[in-house]
Amino acid sequence: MPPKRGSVFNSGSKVDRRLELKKIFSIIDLDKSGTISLTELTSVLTANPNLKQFFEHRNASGSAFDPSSIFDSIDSNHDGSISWDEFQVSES
Ligand SMILES: [Ca+2]
Repeated sequence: MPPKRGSVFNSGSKVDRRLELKKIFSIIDLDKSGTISLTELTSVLTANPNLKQFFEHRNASGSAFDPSSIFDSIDSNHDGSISWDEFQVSES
């Protein structure tokens, strides 16, 4: 039997945060390609108000919700897709 994972939760919120991010990433990665496209981000955010809230802090200047500006701010090497590394770094 593997060691209980529950113990890591006692070490602070950092691990919780990472698990949450991983979950969100896999929800947005609709085709499970391991990267997020703007199309995926847009359709998932449109369908999930809760996730929209998660990204709200990236929405520049409180203007109308704009998935493409959020996408650009996470896609740090601007290759048109968001990798787990980029996602993780941008939100941690
Ligand atoms: Ca990228």
